Amino acid sequence: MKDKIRTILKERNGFVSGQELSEGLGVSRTAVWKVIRQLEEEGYVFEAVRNKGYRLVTEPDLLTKAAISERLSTEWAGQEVCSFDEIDSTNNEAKRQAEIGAPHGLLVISEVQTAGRGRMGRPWSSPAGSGIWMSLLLRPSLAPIQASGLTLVMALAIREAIVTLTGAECRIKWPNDIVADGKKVCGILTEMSAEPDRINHVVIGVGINVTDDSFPEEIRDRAISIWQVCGQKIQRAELVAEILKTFERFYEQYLQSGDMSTLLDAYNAALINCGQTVRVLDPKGEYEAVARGIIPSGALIVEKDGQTREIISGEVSVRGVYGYV
Ligand code: BT5
Repeated sequence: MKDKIRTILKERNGFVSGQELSEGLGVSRTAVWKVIRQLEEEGYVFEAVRNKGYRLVTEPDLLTKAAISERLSTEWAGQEVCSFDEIDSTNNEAKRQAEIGAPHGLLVISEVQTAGRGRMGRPWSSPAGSGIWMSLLLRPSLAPIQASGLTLVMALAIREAIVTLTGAECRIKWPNDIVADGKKVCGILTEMSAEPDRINHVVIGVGINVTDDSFPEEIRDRAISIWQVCGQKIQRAELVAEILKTFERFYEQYLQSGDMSTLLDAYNAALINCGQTVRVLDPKGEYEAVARGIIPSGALIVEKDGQTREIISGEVSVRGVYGYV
């Protein structure tokens, strides 16, 4: 009954009388009132006016399965959701679920991660209430070598979703970050289980700072939230739904061509590194070069002393000459 009352009040977008609710649902007015009280305890705010009834004013910023599912307009991405108050890492959980047969498109999401990870085991700060920590399980019919391109597909989808919902000026830092004002709004961690010629599953983990107004000392100089960038406190479930919708569209394009060719122009237009001097952190020796954009394989082309080189993600990363971007 709680879900029904919430849905009616949300869809009406105006006053609904207690009588209409009680008659429509076949319950007493007191039962309706009790549900309204429960919803208020969960963070919903209603305006109650005598003779008019209840009007939903604001919804809490929840990341529950219900909050996501009711906003979702995808065919498969996020059609199954596992949501947690707390978990070690949503990537770990998605992998555990994959091992026991979870389907393509499963979304794992948690309010808090106690062992959130970046690449190469670096820690990922994942506090409660302010961010999106989620992982999408995929079972793509691609060769293992094509899996790393999915990080780029996800980066493009996240950047587009943030711009659609907020208009925030953010760009992609190749290969796995979304940045704004020279700092990191989002990081992506793609992990794969594969045999030599076949992918078992891919897990794309996404961490987005949404409403934070401060960060731990150790990442303060490089982390920023969407709210800090554009002054808007968006509903996290709405952003999740928008990302999944956009990802699904781009993913189908990626599968069809098997590479980034149909997404190339959009990706390069969103890339902050294009035309910038970057520092290539090659384990065989760091050097500076000018980034020119990606090619269909997803590799970044850099130019040094008139010669071009292909940088493959996973092998090396790039950094701005004067700082992180
Ligand atoms: C990444 O790694 O950027 C990938 C982050 C992926 C996190 C998601 S959250 C859901 C899923 N479950 C997981 O366990 N992980 C994924 P990398 O490029 O290695 O960047 C890591 C670095 O970013 C750290 O060393 C810090 O300097 C910085 N950092 C940590 N937490 C941050 C945050 N919340 N915002 C911005 N930067 C952060």
